[in-house]
Amino acid sequence: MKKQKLNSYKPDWRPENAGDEFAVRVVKGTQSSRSHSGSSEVKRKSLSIDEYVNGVLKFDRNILARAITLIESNNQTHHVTAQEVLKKLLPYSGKSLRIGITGVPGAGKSTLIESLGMYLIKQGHKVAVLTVDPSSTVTKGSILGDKTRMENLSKEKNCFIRPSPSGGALGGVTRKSRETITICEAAGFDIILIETVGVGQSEVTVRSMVDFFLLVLIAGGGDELQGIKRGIMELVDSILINKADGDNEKKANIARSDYSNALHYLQPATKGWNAQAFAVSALSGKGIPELWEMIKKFEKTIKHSGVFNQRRKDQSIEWVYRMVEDSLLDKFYNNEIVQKVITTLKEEITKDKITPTLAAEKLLKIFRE
Ligand SMILES: Nc1nc2c(ncn2[C@@H]2O[C@H](COP(=O)(O)OP(=O)(O)O)[C@@H](O)[C@H]2O)c(=O)[nH]1
Ligand SMILES: [Mg+2]
Repeated sequence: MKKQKLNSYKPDWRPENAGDEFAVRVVKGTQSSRSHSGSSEVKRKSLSIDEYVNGVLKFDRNILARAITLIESNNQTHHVTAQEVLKKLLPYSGKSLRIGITGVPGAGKSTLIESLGMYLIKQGHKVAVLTVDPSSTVTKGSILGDKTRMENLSKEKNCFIRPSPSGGALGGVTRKSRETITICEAAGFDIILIETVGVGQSEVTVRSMVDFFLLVLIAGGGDELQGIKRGIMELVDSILINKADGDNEKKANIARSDYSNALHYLQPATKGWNAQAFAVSALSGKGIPELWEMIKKFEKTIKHSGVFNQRRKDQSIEWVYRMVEDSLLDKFYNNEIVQKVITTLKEEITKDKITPTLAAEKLLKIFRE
């Protein structure tokens, strides 16, 4: 590995032969993800497709990390290999419970994941934690903060934490996150916890890849957010009022009953399941066993009714459409002639020389020819 800038280096879980299209760099002085892998100074041997597949199936964490890195690469050769690896792992995937966690920054999502994750690991589960930020174009440093919130969890052998991939070509963050879920499941993780990091679009994106979706709020978070919350509330299977501890406990319990009432009037996000609000303290762990009981009840109910399987099937099909759309949009906007014409058309539109409809028709015609 070439020596890079003084204060940062390319992580040792980067894909072999990765060039500049692999954007992640690790800042020195943090221990981050190096603890589970070998020396970064040794030039890595390329892995064959079968070595990736067998390594993942044998729960080799180092190979698992490299397989995910392969999926996240924007390099075309890596992409072809990654798809072969995924094809072979697909039959072993799907057997986890996928739980999405959303909420404004600071609500306590990472702290909750630490608490719930440790609780689950003590019960013998294997827990993979992913963060998803569809708005990210480069890898942000957020996982560093998250990892300190997940201090105990990140040391557990049966836990695997992976930050949000960066976007880039070939489908971007959604594809990468979904494929990472597949790989983690094939490795034997039976609980996947997904924290949304971005705001806005990320709730819808994460909802489309999970079975159970949880909204974390804090009491007295301000009613100005009500408009956003309503939209999100229609997507979730439960609301947690976090930080129900100390002076805050009473307020949290009042908020809990308010939100339970509000949920009562909304269309359920999952057919046959009535979402409820709970008060918990992610920090002290109070309410975590009850939260898990509720999630287990959810799983049992919707597996029994067939909603679970139907949703998984619908999500896979939606995934195909989404990728086709992404790919078409990508081709369209990267078309050189389209790009040139767009520039002139923009001017003509602002000067009322052409109608928006005619401009759109013109662009599509150019693209088709
Ligand atoms: N008192 C209290 N503080 C909490 C609780 N959960 C999280 N926090 C604190 O809230 C802050 C933000 O937490 P974090 O998990 O990073 O929130 P995130 O941005 O939603 O992931 C941190 O300082 C946490 O220690 C809780 O249950 N009680
Ligand atoms: Mg967080």
